[in-house]
Amino acid sequence: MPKMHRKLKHAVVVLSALPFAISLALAETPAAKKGVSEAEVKYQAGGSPMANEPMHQNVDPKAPAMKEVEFDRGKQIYFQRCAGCHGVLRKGATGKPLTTDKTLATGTEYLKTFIKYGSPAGMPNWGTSGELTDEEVDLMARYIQQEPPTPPEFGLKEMEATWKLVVPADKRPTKKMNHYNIENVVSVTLRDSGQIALIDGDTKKIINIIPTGYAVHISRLSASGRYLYVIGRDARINLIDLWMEKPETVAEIKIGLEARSVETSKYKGYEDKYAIAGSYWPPQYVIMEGDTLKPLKIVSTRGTTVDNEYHPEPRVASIVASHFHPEFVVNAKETGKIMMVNYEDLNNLKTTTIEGAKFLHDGGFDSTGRYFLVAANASNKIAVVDTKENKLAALVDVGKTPHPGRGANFVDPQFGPVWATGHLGDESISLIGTDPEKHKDNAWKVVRTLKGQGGGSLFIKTHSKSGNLWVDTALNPDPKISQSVAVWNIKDIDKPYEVIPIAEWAGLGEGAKRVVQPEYNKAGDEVWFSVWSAKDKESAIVVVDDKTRKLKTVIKDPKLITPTGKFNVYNTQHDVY
Ligand code: DHE
Repeated sequence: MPKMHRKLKHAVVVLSALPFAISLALAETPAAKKGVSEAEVKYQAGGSPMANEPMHQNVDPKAPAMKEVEFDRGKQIYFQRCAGCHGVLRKGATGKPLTTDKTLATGTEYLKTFIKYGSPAGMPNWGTSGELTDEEVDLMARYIQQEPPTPPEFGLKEMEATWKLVVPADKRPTKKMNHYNIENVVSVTLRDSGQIALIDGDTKKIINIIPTGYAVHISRLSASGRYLYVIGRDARINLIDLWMEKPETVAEIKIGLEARSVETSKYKGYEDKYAIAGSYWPPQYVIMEGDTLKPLKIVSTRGTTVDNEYHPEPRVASIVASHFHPEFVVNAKETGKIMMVNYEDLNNLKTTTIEGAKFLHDGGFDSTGRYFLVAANASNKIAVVDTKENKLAALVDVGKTPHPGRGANFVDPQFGPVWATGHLGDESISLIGTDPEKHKDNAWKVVRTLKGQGGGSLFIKTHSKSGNLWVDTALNPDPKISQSVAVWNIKDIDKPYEVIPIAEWAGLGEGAKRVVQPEYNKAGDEVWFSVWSAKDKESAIVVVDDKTRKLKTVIKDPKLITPTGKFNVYNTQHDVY
């Protein structure tokens, strides 16, 4: 290995502690030059927990020969680097299909060039960036000419085998046994330690650190606010009882091999009754008992896309609970279909399927809770679902690769109520009118576009009691931008934003750090930001006074490893954003 290359390799290993650190030279990749930003590539090419899962491998005699150890290595690399964009079965998702009819036709040499140098359509330059060696590039070129190994299915039997009722419902407290102001507790994702931290929002003290799934992803609250549900990328769900003297896990289950979303029933009469989780693999969702996680009903999402093409692997992205019907809104990424799943009668399940747009990802409600706005990210659209009439209200064209998190609801001084999203692929922030009654002409149109600090934005946030709109740029390649946030005064939204140097305020040492996901306290007068460092470096949570935009406090603790998402109990329970 030449000297320079070794150096690069070392840097990559260090950086790899950050989950989506992909390539040092990415800014120079063809992809970056031709419209697919570094941020988009980084975000989607995250590792999958399925890399070490045993799978059946067929050998195709027409493909270049491979030894068993090469298959294993190829599979590992594929799930760490490629599956996020090309899919487990390689039928294509945001990346191109890599099925053997295509890869065998192009052959080893072409594939090697493609993997090494990348492509203008968005393929990273895995070889020239130093991420893969020439041997690994050659291995991957041969590996993708073999049939993809098939991961196992995960049905009721497998789920039941992992289900643990740690504290049965009748052995739990009958009233709140602690003195915490539960509504202002925050569940913080500790991404790389596979834990969450429960932090008292009043005192800023850690209440408990609870082990959860691998690369834990999101937390959601039951309708009553008593139960917290946490899901890991490995599809493990922890059910935590906030009424206990020290809140702890009371039930646990694994619902598949890889997952991102969990939600609970919120319709009147069904509070805390059901939980639902969607998985990436197998492509399905499962409805469970809300207070035990006992699996009740599994439904596959395999089927046709909005373009009427079969897709074997439609991953379940966001799920929200309807406030207008006893229904869950389940979003299938690759098919672009939005399923309104009625949970009144699980044996005679009624589902209304709404055609959205392909690559559904994250989203949230408008301020009335009637309309759900979900990003179809690679389609550059927001799909608007009327959860009262169960119809698509609109498909709205926005900027490049929208990523709203839950979005932000506020009243635009000129256009009335709006919901806003930032973008991974450009610096714009799109404000969409959300009031078809009093502001009909503005409804479901981009009424205003703000220019932010840059692309690579993941989350935008405000609060009904706040006059500020906060936008992070966590994945921007410029550290100055990824380490600060922009804030607008909603009343003077035309005026330029102010830049707040959150990472600097955290006072951390050397190393890459990203400022990610603004989240309010219950009162709406504080905003919390994660300063997300590598696993072996110090991270922090910076709390800002919303009115003055000045530093209020920095929460630091050696146990706060890689904090990312933060979920205030009240705001998550009541869809305040
Ligand atoms: Fe997320 C929400 C999927 C990478 C932090 N993320 C979601 C949702 C989905 C999703 C489907 C919506 C859940 C819902 O509402 O039910 N995320 C994915 C991926 O597939 C992706 C691109 C790649 C991966 O490997 O997982 C990915 N996500 C990330 C990150 O790298 C982030 C920034 C850091 C982390 O913790 O891993 C991240 N995602 C989050 C957060 C939310 C989220 C904080 C919830 C936002 C909220 O306010 O509710």
